[in-house]
Amino acid sequence: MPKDGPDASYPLIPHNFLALPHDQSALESSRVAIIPVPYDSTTSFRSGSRDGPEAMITASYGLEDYDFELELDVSEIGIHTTGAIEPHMAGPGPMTERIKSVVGDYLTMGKTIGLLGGEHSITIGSVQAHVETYPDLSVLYLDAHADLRNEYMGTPYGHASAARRAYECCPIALAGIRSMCQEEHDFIRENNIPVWYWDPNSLNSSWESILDILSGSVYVSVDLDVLDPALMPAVGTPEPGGLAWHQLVSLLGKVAESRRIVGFDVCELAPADGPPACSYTAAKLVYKLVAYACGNKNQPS
Ligand SMILES: [Mn+2]
Repeated sequence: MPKDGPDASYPLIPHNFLALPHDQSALESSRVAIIPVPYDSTTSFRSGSRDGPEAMITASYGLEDYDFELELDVSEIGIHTTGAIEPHMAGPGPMTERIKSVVGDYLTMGKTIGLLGGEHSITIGSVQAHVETYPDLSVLYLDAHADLRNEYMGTPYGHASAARRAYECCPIALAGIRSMCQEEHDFIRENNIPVWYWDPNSLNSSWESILDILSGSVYVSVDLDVLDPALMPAVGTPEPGGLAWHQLVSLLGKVAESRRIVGFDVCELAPADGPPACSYTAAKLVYKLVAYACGNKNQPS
C-alpha cells in the first residue's frame, strides 16, 4: 500500500513544469511562478489553445534541466507551477481583471512570472499587473499579427486587441509581424509604433532599432505563430513565413544581454493542431525564457 504523501521509494512524477521535486518547486523557495491560463474564449478562427498549458507542462518532463548555452541548471532557479486560472465566463473584461489580480499577487511575493496560454488576450491583464510593479516596463511583442485593433467581435479585451491594450500601459515594440488590417497599419504609422516586420534574411539592421526603444525592464510576450508554421503548425491562426527556432532564441538572448526580462508569456499553443513536437518546442521556449530572466550571468542587475 502506498503511504500518503511523497515517498522516495515510489517513482511518482511531480506534476509541474520540468517535473521538479518539492525542494525545487515549492512556492516559498522558488524565484519563478509559472501560471497556466487555459483560456481561449475570444478565439475567432480555431479554438484549442485552452489545452496549451497542460501540453507544455507534460512536454517539459522530457527537457534537459541543464542549459549548456548558459552553463546553468535551470531547475536550480526554483520554479513553482501554480494551479490554473479558471476561465471567467462573464467575458474577456472580467477575465482580464482576474489575470491581473492573480499575477499581481505573485508579483507582490517577489516572483518572476511566466504565463502559459491560452490565447493571446491573457497578456493584457499580465502587462497591467507588471506595470504596477515595474513602472519603467516596456513590452516586446512577438507575433505574426499586430493585435492592434481597438476592439474585435464586440470586445476591447480579445486576442486581436492585446498589443493595443498593452500599448496603452507602456512602450511596446512588435516583432515578427507579417499580417495586419488597415486600421492597424494606420495606427502604427500615426503613433510611430516600432515594428520589426518579419524578414526572410533574419535579424537585419532594423531589429536593432526595435531594441533601442526597450527600457531596462522588459516583458516578453510570445504568440507561437511568430514562428514559421512549418516548425509550429499547432496554432490557431498560422501565417506563412516567420522565424526559425534559432532566430527566436538568439533574439531573446540579445535582449537579455542588455535588458532585464522581468516577466513573460507564451501563448496560442493549440496542441491538437500539430504534431507532439510543437508542445516540446513551446515548453523549451518557456524554459529558455526562465533561463534568460533568472539565470543569465551577464544580465544587468
Ligand atoms: Mn498571432
